[in-house]
This record gives sequence, structure tokens and C-alpha cells, in this order.
Amino acid sequence: MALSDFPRHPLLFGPSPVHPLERLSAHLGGAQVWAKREDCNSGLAFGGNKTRKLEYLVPDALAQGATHLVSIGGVQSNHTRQVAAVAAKLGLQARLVQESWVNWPDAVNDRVGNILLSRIMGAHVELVEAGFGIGFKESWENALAEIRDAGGVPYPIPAGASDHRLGGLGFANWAFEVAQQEAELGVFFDTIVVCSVTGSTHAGMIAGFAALEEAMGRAGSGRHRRVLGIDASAKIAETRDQVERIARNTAALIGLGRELRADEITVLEGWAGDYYGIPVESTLEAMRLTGRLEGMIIDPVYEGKSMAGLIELVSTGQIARDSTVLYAHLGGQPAINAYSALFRS
Ligand code: 5PA
Repeated sequence: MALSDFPRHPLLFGPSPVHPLERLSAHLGGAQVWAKREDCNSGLAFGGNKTRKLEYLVPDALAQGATHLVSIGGVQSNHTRQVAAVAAKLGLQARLVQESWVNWPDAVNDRVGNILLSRIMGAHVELVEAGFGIGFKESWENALAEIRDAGGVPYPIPAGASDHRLGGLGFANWAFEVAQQEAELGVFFDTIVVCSVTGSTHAGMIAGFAALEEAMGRAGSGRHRRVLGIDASAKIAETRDQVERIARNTAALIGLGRELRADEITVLEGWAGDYYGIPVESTLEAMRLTGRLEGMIIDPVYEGKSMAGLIELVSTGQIARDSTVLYAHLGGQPAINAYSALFRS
């Protein structure tokens, strides 16, 4: 099957916006940096990368007669908030297991931002004491069993919609969308920078760009590009494994017809700090810089870390001066409300 054969339930406004970051590019004194904005890709509760992934899970949920979308994340999960929004839009229930993935002592951490939005949208939110991880847990099994016992049909969506057969398709499609926008804008992004945690965003891009390259190569106009994943989980081995596995599965699913090469799978470490969810100095600098120079808001958990990576790679010339870079802005701003203490002075 090719990517275009998979059913997709439209949840986005259309292609997400792409625009140059001129003042940031000038400040860094290196490559030309652009952004593609998943943070404003949809009218569903501030959008984000999961909304794009869910376009491919929704037809499967509806075909199964689901009454509930069930998912899991940290207390300030962007993913669960997007699941809540999609459930509301479809007229389904959302059941969300929110675990204490981050040891962040903000007094309103479990009341503001993402979790507040999920409650407003009518999701059933359950706070659970359990650490960061993407495995299956007892609280999760309980949630599914409770729904079944009450006669409902739960549709389980793993953390970040990643460990799901269809989880990589949304960002495989993103690759084709980028190619279309490049043709319209007359640019070529030789380097993509993307934040990676549960992995299917980065993995989907890898599979999608490989499929695109095959298609373009056959037409004789293929050009080389690389996708640089920036780990924000502070567990680099797990992130690499996850990205590689999902990329290979997604590539097979969309009929790539060859194995992915090792050089197509690049996850870089160095900007996550010691813990998932805890910003370090380079994260805060990246947030201030993009805010001050571009009026573009990024969060302290994900995008602040991938932007810190981009800033260092561009300003040190590790991304070449003649490069044209696309920064994938994956959303995540609502969580900022739980980090107010960081910006008081
Ligand atoms: C998230 C994830 P992947 O999980 O697909 O690698 O994406 C990383 C990522 N940027 C990047 C933002 C704003 C994100 O929200 N968020 C998770 C969540 O629960 O919100 C899945 C972890």
C-alpha cells in the first residue's frame, strides 16, 4: 500500500504554515532558518504534532465503533490534550491517564495549561503516580477494563500515538506536504530539525522523505536532505531504538520497497539536560531568543530543547552556512503556564 491509500480523517486547517525566521537567521550568522508550524495547524485546542498523527488513527477508531479514545501521558502532556480535542470534535469520550513523568514542583502544575484544557473539553482525567516511560501500566489496563465493563468500546492510543501501527503516517504525509510547499516557494530544505521523544514524529518524517526520494529519484530530480532528530527525553538509547523501529515499520507499511539506511536515522543528544521535562540553561536561552527575535513561542519541555540544538548546530557551522534549514515547530505552548517561575525576572 502507498501512503495515499490509507484513510485520513482531516483535522487540520490544511498544510501547516511555512515561513522564514529572518531575524533569528541573521543573529546566528549561518544557515537560512525557516519554520513549519504544527503549533497553528488546526483549530482543535491549539493543535500540535499529535493532531496530525491522529488524522490516520481516527478512521481506524471509527471503523472499530469506538466510544472512547483512551490515552496516556505526563500531567502536562500535549498529546492527551490533543486526544481530548479530537474526541470532542468526533462526539466521543476521552479517557486520559496522566502520570507524574516530571518532578516539577510548580504549585499549579496539575491545574493549568494542557490538563486544564482537557478538563474544559470534557475529558475524564485521571492523575496517577507513575514515572516517565512509554510502556503499558496497570492504570492504563484499568481504564480500558472500566470502559469495557460499562459496555463501551475503548480505542487505545499509546503515549504520543507512537507505538501504534499507524502512528508514523501523519509525519510521513508531512514530508510530502513539505515537498509541495518547496515547489510553491522555490526553496529546498536540505536539513530538517525535529524534537524527538516517543519517536513517531521523527520516524514518520524519515519514512516519508525516503518514499519521496524514491519517487523523485525515479523522476530524475532527487536531492539529498537529512532529518536531524534532537532528543528531549534524556534517554538517548531508548529514543534511538524507538525512532529506528517506528521508521522501519512505517517505511514497510507505505511500501518503500527497500530497507532504510543507517545514515537516514540520526538522533542527536546534548540538549535534553539530565531529565525529561526539566529545562536547562540552553533551553531557556532558546526560548528567550526565539521569543525576542521572532515573536515565536516555544516550550521548555520539547521545542526549547530542539531549538537549542538548532542554535548550536547553526552557529558553530555544524549545519553549513549555505544550508536552508526547516525547524519543525511541533506545538506544546500550553505547558508554559506550569513553568511560570522560570521567567519571573
Ligand atoms: C512532543 C511529544 P514525539 O513524541 O513524536 O517524538 O514528539 C515529541 C514532541 N514536541 C515534540 C512537542 C510539543 C510534543 O508534545 N509529546 C508527548 C506528550 O505526551 O505530549 C508524547 C510525549
